[in-house]
Amino acid sequence: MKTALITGITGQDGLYLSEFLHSRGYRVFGLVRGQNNPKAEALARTHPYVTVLHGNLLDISSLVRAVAVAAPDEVYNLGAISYVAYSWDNALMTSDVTGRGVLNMLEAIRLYEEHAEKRVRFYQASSSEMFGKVQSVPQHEGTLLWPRSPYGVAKTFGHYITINYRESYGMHASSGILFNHESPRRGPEFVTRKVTRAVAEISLGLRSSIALGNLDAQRDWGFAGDYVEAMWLMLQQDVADDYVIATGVTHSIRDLLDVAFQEIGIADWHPYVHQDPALIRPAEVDQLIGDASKARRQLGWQPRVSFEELIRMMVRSDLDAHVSAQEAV
Ligand code: GDR
Repeated sequence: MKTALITGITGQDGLYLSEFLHSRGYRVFGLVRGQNNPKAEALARTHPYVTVLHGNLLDISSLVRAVAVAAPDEVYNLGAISYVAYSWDNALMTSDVTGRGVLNMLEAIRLYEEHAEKRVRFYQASSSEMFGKVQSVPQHEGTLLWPRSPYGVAKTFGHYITINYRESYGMHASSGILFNHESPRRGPEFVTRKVTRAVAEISLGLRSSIALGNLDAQRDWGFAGDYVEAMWLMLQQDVADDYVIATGVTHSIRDLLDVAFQEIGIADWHPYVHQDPALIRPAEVDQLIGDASKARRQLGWQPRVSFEELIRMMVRSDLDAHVSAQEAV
């Protein structure tokens, strides 16, 4: 039986990954931060097979302890401050958690490997935000990184320090450059879920409009459930490496609105959407489109859920959540 330790286990990707690893017979440990964390309580109810360890990416001693207790074959570092817009207002905290946190985890593993007769495989959740001011289209593993937000800069540090530990210490450390990936579990601060939730509420007569920022940004959106499989596949390779994970198809926020509103039978969304200048970011990443041909070739990975299926799935899930909540009253 293999053992995995996941940081960020209460997030969207942590939940999908823990289910995926559990279905493959893994023993799963999850690092959870903070006292009386309500997400940890929910995790204990919905994913009882996960052993919760308390720790914090900023506190290396807690990471050393977590690695010693779990004695993992694989560590997936998904923990981060992950909301790009928030990172301008919290740049130092973001660089600590999202950037230096990666180094803390790598150090904890390195210390463990010095004393244990075991090698640990490490996955770093890198991000397409690192491409920022994109230098070529589509973006692949060799595209120049030009991050445009404190979050992107912190992720770039995490990416390069992962590569550096692989090259310096021969660690089996891989970096997955994941493009946007969504699901019904996506946090409501991210644009897909913000839209699908609002659309469900508009359909049920609970609200009349939605405020958004830049409608012209283009993203390569895939399904998170597909993307966690790619993380696992990276750690099953003999040699650690870096991989872009993406669908290869890009859509604007306007396309997102088209699909989401169509799902509730509204063809023209304009009367329901207004732009709020406060939601425009100080620097934007205009167009992301990933070239995942290396992952397809070397990992045999490819996405299964299309953009349209994904957005429709999210709208339906948000509608169902309201209906079940009303039935429960
Ligand atoms: P992103 O995701 O920044 O790409 O990072 P997000 O969904 O927040 O933004 C996508 C694009 O939508 C535009 N946008 C809005 N975004 C939000 N959140 N709210 C709005 O009201 C709104 N209006 C327009 C944004 O300007 C942007 O262009 C996500 C995160 O999950 C990161 O952690 C991850 O690393 C990357 O994806 C890959």
